[in-house]
Amino acid sequence: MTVGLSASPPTTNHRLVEWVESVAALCKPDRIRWCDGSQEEYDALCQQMVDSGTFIRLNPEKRPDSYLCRSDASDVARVEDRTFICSLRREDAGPSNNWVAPAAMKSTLTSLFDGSMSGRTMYVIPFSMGPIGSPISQIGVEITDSPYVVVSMRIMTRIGAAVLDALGNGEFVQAMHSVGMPLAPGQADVPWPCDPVNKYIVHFPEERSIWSYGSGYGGNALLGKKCFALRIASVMGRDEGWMAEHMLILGVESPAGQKTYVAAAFPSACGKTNFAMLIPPASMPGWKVTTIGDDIAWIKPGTDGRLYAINPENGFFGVAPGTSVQSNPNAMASIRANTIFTNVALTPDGDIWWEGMTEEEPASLIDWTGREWTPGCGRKAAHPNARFTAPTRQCPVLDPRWEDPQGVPISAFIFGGRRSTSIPLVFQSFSWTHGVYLAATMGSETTAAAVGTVGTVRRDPMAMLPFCGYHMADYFHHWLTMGREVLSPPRIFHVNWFRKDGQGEFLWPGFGDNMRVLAWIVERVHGRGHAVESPLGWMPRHQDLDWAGLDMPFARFDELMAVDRDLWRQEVASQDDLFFQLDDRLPKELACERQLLVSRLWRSPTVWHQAPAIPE
Ligand code: TSX
Ligand code: MN
Repeated sequence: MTVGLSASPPTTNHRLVEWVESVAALCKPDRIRWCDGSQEEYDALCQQMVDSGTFIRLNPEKRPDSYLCRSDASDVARVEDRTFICSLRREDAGPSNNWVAPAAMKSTLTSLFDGSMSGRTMYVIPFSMGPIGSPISQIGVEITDSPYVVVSMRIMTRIGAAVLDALGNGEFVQAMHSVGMPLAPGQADVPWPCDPVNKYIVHFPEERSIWSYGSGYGGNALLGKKCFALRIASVMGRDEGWMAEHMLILGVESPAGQKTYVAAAFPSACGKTNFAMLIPPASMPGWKVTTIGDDIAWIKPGTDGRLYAINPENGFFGVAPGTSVQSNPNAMASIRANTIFTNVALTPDGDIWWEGMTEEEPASLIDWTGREWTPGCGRKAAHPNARFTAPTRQCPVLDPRWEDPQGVPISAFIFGGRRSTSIPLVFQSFSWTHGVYLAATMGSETTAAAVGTVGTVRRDPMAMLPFCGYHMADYFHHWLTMGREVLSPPRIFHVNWFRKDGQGEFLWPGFGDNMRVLAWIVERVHGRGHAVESPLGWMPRHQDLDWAGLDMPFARFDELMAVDRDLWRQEVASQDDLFFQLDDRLPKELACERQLLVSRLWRSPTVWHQAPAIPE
């Protein structure tokens, strides 16, 4: 519905109406449009972007109802150095977040937003994070001048009239966004408007609001995702006794038909979406994995003393490069239609391509910048952070309870990183507190895709370092509290799919074979799987894992599970860099766990080995 600035909006929520009017008065758009969330509205906006050159319609025979979009070369990823947590007190943002006093930031932003939408349409998008009406869901409203954001939000969240109905006169998170490129009368638009210089991704946690300026890309602009569902929601969860986590959620069905739900957190470049959609090996008949979400979990205590999780999202915003029929057939099926591709390459027959999609490179392409591309031309065809935006419902292994408003009971939390040495394939914490320590100290080796030296460990507690809306030490405290307050907290595990041997080869085949680890985890939470006590935690022996269809000699497994005291001396020292930063607020339990770990390492042989199943 297109209405003039003074026409009546489709809601009687006074706070919403007044806020929309005040944003319009500041940003001075030519038009206001309240999004109803209909298919017609989506189709019309996509067609409008095809006509304006922002979208390219893909070949309907190859990729029905799908589009390619190319961003500006200056606007291709989240901008962490331009991301701010503007809490009233600096200490509440903590040392891992950028902070500016709220009043000063509001003044800066007000100048930037003043007139920022002139010549454009201002869209009002009511959205629900989580199934509409679920007691774990939350409502937000995003105001944006980007039609790309509107259509992306329709895939990634639930939007429109049904959300306004559910909102009634209730509270919502205010999320305002402008690409920061007003149009003077008669000025032609560009395919990807943005402000190449000034970008601000700003959170006001106390007033639960988000202001985003200058970028149209991903987490900078689709404000329901990282900004709301993680940064603002983590603060809501701290205040209200629940958790907003950077976790996938999956269901495991055992051959006996028992269903178990687990949630897992990994830093980037660990294959989180692949794990969320894992296909068990054919040699493990009866084991099934079903997907609930691949990125974010909202978790609340239930009346039965367990933790219940929902996926607050409605779509996948996945990294395209590396996704293939080999690495993740379920993701490939999820993007077969109704998908928006950003910064991938275009094939001559109107389909898409990216590095790692096929073993052989196509003979010619149009790359993500719109230029001719041939193999060996020295450039990447797709941007390394190219994305697909696809509806969750298109995933072929979707869990039947993925939209259950009550959520699903979580039996295990799994944490992991990409580590070529030191960290065994899998171990279970001795306790909740020990598990929180494992999660708080997790880290990942930087890959070529990320900035920094390859091979250095970057600490990323709970994979939340860029996404926690408050002081990281207070967040650890909240985790410890949650474990004390629920009767049956999930068991906590640490995994590492990426350990290498002396020749630099991966010791573990990964991918579908991760089912062997997942099966052990599931057996453990039900009190069945066997384990031995190692300095790091409870570990499976060789004979405790299902090896059907995989040749894993005892000696190789021993290499995968060994604990080397000298390497762990360095590991504990390197964990301290982060702890030192947080020291003045760090829960004492974590320092105690560190000390217990050190003493266990000294009580073990120099290198802790497993005993072989059959003495040789
Ligand atoms: O996603 C991955 N997972 C999780 C899958 C459920 N990847 C892809 C890299 C991250 C984006 C992995 N890469 C995994 C993994 O478990 N493991 C590895 C390492 C690896 C890479 C290639 C092989 C084996 C291991 N190839 C062969 O052995 C032939
Ligand atoms: Mn993520």
